[in-house]
Amino acid sequence: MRYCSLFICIIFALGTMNAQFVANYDESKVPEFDLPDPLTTFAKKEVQTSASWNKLRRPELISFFETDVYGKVPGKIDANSFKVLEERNSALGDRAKRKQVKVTLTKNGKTLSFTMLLYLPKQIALNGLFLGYNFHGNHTVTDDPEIIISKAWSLNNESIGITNNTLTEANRGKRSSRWAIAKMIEAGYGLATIYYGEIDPDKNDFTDGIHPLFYAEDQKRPAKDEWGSIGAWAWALSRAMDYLEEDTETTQKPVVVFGHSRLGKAALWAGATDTRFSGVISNDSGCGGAALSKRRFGETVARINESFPYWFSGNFKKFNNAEEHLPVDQHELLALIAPRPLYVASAREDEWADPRGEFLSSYYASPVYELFGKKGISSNQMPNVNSPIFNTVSYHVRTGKHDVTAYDWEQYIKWALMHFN
Ligand code: GTR
Repeated sequence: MRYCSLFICIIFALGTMNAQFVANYDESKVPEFDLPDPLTTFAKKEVQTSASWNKLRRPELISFFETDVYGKVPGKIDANSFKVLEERNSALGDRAKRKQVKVTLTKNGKTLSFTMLLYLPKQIALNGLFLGYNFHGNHTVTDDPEIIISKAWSLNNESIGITNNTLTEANRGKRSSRWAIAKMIEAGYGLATIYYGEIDPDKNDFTDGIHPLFYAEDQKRPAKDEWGSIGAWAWALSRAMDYLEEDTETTQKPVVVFGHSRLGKAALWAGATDTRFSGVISNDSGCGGAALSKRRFGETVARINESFPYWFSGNFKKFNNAEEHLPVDQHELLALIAPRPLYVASAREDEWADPRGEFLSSYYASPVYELFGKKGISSNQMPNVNSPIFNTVSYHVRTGKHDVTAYDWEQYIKWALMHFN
């Protein structure tokens, strides 16, 4: 009898846990909160110069985001190697050159490889590159028949023909609407893209992907202050950058790291930690990305940690339903990108990602840009839809849903041409 009622209690508790979460979409119900000042250190010292930002504040913020949010990378790789798998001087109607490069990382005698697809302008000089992950394989970004299909595990997605967690010919070109490659090439920009599942499959499993390369004997998962999947995806963007620095065609060119949604979270963290990235674009990155956590609008810390327990460090769970105890917020992640150009974009109907929280985060990051003499977002009034603000910190909220659209890329390309040429 006792066991029976215990059982009923457990079932009831599990039931209420699932039923409990109701996202807040009502601005009047956003809690009062104190936003930490990016220009005051944890020891309450005021930061008045860019030099003391770099010396005192930036390192302590990086360290907090490392140990308590995304997790630390547990070491350095022992070796990397690059192999051009395929190269063609004429692609995309002779406007571009194509390259597919295999990057192999070695640690503790184990290896992991990923393939980067590159399109570079053929008829005009290369101004710079956009580097970003794709969700469903390099072969989905355009219908080019030569793009190699990844053998890595994929989330299923029936709308683009992915079943059995396997990428196939049926998915080729099915995400081309998210990649304005022709427009990039026309503007003198190249694209470097990687399937994120080759770094770490997007599932709650730490036996696959990059993590096991760093394990001590008998270790089964990262320690609490070590990287989850977002940390791994962000880190591998830097490993892709290692290649772009070496390739004679791309070396010395500005590389803008781009990401949508969960991959926008990874792009921001990569941009914050690796100053070799000249600029960063966050497209609808939401909770754990550009949006302020303390607003608890749409997706919350508890909710994201419950749905995706493997994305962040174990330590981040301390802040489930306790955002008020976070000594940082995401505007400080954005500030870590200063003084380099940053573009934060939202979509009007993407309330789950809290467009207003993404905008305010950009606004509250701006004093750090101003310390460097750069213009951030100077008003806390959100702009109208489809009315971008173009400063060193840029922002737009467009009409429509959670997605990457031609409109988004038009603005990113315009912004890149303003800042890097
Ligand atoms: C959602 C998640 C968001 C965002 C999104 C995506 O399910 O709650 O934080 O990352 O997925 O990546 O599309």
